[in-house]
Amino acid sequence: MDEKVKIIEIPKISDQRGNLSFISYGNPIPFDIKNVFYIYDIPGGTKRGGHAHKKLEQILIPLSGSFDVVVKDTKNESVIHLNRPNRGLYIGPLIWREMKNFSSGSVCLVVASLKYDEKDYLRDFAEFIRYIRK
Ligand code: T46
Repeated sequence: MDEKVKIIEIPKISDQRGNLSFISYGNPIPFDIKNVFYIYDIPGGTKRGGHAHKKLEQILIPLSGSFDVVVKDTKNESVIHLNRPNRGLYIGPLIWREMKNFSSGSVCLVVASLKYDEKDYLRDFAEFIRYIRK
């Protein structure tokens, strides 16, 4: 999973007025951004995700609050806690992900390499495993 799941440090400009972070192509985003969306007003106890993408790459950024991301492939599973707006999680293609333990008021920004296309999703875990193995 090494290159397909990694923490991305997002530049942070700090002064007495606060912090400014930016996500530009090349620094730190390793792909052309084709879609940006955000998840918010998340009820306590919610789980989101529960799918993999065939081709899409993305970076999840906890703009506010915190949550856990469970990532899996056929061999490995790990849980990454995201809680800093200048630290995102890159997830490449063919990685199963689930998001859970959202803190109250959390907001997750996602930048993605492709426009939304339901055909890129593998939403059934058994299908995901079959797709990887074929
Ligand atoms: C992902 C995780 C981290 C759209 O209409 N346009 C969009 O750009 C997106 C991303 C979704 N949708 C629709 C598709 C569904 O009818 O919004 C609805 C909810 O999407 P979904 O159930 O896939 O939401 P999450 O939070 O489980 O997953 C989302 C992304 O879809 C997915 O790419 O990796 O965030």
